[in-house]
Formats: sequence, structure tokens, C-alpha cells
Amino acid sequence: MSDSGTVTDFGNNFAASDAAGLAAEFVECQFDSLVGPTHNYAGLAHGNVASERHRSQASNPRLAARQGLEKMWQVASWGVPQAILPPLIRPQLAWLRNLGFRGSNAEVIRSAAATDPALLAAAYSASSMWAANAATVSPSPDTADGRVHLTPANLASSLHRSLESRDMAPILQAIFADERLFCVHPPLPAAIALTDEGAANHTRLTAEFHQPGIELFVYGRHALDANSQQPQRYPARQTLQASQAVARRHGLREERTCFVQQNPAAIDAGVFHNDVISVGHLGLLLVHEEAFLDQPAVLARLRKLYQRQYNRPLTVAEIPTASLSLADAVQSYLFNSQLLTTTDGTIVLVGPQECDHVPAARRTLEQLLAGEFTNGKQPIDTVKVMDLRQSMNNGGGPACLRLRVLLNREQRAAVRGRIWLDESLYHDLLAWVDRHYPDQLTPSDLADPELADRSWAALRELEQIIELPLGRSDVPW
Ligand code: SUG
Repeated sequence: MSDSGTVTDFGNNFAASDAAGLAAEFVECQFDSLVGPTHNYAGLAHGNVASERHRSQASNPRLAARQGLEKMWQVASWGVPQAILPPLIRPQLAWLRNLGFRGSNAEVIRSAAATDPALLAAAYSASSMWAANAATVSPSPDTADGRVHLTPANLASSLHRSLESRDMAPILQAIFADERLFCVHPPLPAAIALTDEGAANHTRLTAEFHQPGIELFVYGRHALDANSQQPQRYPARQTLQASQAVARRHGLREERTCFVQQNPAAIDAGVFHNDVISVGHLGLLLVHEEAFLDQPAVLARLRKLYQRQYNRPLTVAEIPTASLSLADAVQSYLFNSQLLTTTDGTIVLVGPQECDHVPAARRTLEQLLAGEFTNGKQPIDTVKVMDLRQSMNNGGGPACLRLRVLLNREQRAAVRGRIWLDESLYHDLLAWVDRHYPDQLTPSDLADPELADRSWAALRELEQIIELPLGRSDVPW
């Protein structure tokens, strides 16, 4: 720290004199998962009220994938680097076989459907579409060895999501393969005390992207303290022990790392991830009044830390319950917005169109734009709402669909695969979706082995399109 209290040492990697160049080098890239061809509403996510509400309804995988691509294309059009992550191979038959189902592919599917449809639905789930749960990412300015660190989330709190990390880890390893620049850790052990939901419970605050950031980890429960506060109705998915382990692995500096407990009452109101109730971007924290336990103390601590690090105040837009109830926050998913800085410096809030349908959310956005929660200072420049209804019906808004990865020029160039969304990839992916994706799916359709064949054929073709050989050994083709 210098005398003025600002950080002048940029970690091991860079000299402070390079700061101006570095500022231009680092860009927050958005990695969105493509929605998979088996996207359906099986009501698998306990504590996620949208998923429970839409159980057994018909989904439209083609529309879901198109809505996701539309959002990515919009973001890319603002000059924000946008990449895609491929869907996981579903159904995951190896998992069903591991659970004792035997015979040909078709026999395994039919017998799982007859014995326990929920297991079949788990094997088919397209839930990897919510890339904010794919991993926790610490960018190179924050880490001890100056590499980008990624820990794929074990997602061990729910059965269907616990299948993801085994398949997501090799994808991340293939994309971030250059070990000089990246370090992809294995997922944390899948233990009850170490359940981890990735970046959905993690935010980075900083004055400028290239500066070492304050990494804020939000956990739902202290797994090793029976006296700690817990939600009563719904599960707390992220443990303090998981968050701490991720921070240790990533080599984060203690003085710039915060662990904060989610408000158990918010979890019980349907806030199953912290990104349903707060979002941070650079020096702005948009947060509901009831997001954290002991919120006044948490915000005071964050403000102090931020001021000390960057010698300027953190902008906190704290939305009071009187403006937006917890129920309206969950219904509108206002906080599940993406905050993005475009190439011309405009700060855009990309929200779900549900923000327009919930009157209190619409009003809140107008007040936010007018600076009413931030002493007249306008924290964002513009709002763009998008139709993501197919994902929203399963509890996933704009922010759930993306993983933020702060990368400099060299790191961006080292990303493997044809995964940066440019016009040609966008059109190739749209055509691929239209060729392969069903336009209607109900959970009972999952029992048809033809759907499995169709899904595998689509995903096999995708590997060619994105030029990312994944060396998947146990795929059923
Ligand atoms: O884990 N829904 C997901 C939604 C995840 C949203 N992500 C973030 N908030 N970052 C979940 O609850 C529903 C699947 C189903 O019911 O078929 C589901 O898994």
C-alpha cells in the first residue's frame, strides 16, 4: 500500500508503471453455455420456485437455445467478448449404468423411465446451461501465481446438477489448456460440508479491471458450526468451507477476500443463489436490502475495504424492501441482471423481460437509472430487457447464463476452440440448433430412446463446429 492508501503493487505479474497499458488489455469476457437439446421442466431444483412451478410443463429447447444465442449476440454487438461453452452430453448413460441400469442404451433408458423417472430426468437435464454455476473464476491480477484460476463447481447439493462437474471440468481444461496462463483445478470433493455452486455466489469488485480485485464469496451455511444460522425451508447450497477452499486454491490475498453469509430468510423466499439478490460490476454493488446476514455491517466493511484499496468510494445501490419485496425480487429476477461496460464505456444492465412485468421492479429500475439509490449519482446508463422465458421458467436469468472470465489479450488469444461468438459462428449455431433441436419436450418424452440418439447426434456435430476435441471417452456414440 502507498501512503495515500491505494494499491500500487499489481501482484507478481506487473509493474505499476504498466498500468495504463494493462487497463486496456483486460476485458471481462462472457462465457455463456449453449442451452442443450434436452432442455426440459422436470421440477428438479428444490428451493428454486420457478423450477418447482413449471414442473412437467412442455419446454421448447429450440426456442431456449435461440433465446440464449440472441442474448449472446446482443452482448457481442456491444463489443464485449462473448464466448460459448458447449452443452454437456445428455442423457448421461454412464451415470445411469453406474446406478445399476443394464442393457443396451434403449434398455437403460426404458428401465430408468419405468423404475424412477426422476433419475432419468437427472441424466437428461440440460442444467449446465447456467454457466454461472460452471466454476468460480479468479482472474490473474488477483492470484498469487498470476494465472487465471478456475474451480469447476461440484454442484453436489442437487442430484441432477451433481452430474455436471465430471463433464464440465474436461471442457474447461480443453478451453483453458495453456498451463502457463491458466490453472483449472478439479472440483472440490463432493461432500455435504463442501457443496459449491460456483460463480453464482461470487462477485469481484475493483476500480479498474486490471487492478487486483476484492473477491466477495457469499455462502449459505457454515457447515461445521451447528449453531450457525440456517434457512428453515429450503437448502443453503453453498458452504463457507467450500468458498474458503476455493479462495485458498486460487491463491487469493486474505486482505482482499471477503466471506459473507447469505440471509437465511432470503434463501427461504426462493433466493437459492446469491446472484438472485445481488450483482457486482467494477465499483458498483447492486444489492437488495435483505441479501446478507448483518447487512449494515457487511456493507460498511466492503465500503471501507474498497476505499482503502482504490482510494475512492464503492457505489452501493441498496434496494429497500419497501421498493421491492423479496417476493418481487424473486419473481422479476431484477438482481440476476448482467452489468456490462460496452466499448464506449456505457454501463448497461441486461435484465430479464420479467422486470417489465412486475410493476415494482419496473419502478425500481427507473429509480436506479435516476440515481435515487445512490445519492443522485447515476450508477448505470441504460437498461435492456431480454426475453429469456425458457430459461427463466427453470429459475435462470441473464446472469445465470454467463460465466465472467476477466482475460488480457494474451489470455484471450490462448483460449482454445472456435468459441468466440462472431457473425459466422452465430449463424452456424443458429442453423445447427434449427437442424437438431426439438420444439417441444415434456418430461414423459425423455423415455423415448430416439430423443437420446437425436441429442447425441447434435452434440457430436457441435464438436466439429466449435473445433474443440474433448476426447470424451464414455460417450455413447
Ligand atoms: O440450480 N435450475 C437451476 C437454475 C440455476 C440458476 N443459476 C444461477 N442462479 N446462477 C438450479 O436451480 C432446474 C432444472 C429442472 O427443474 O429441470 C434447475 O436446475
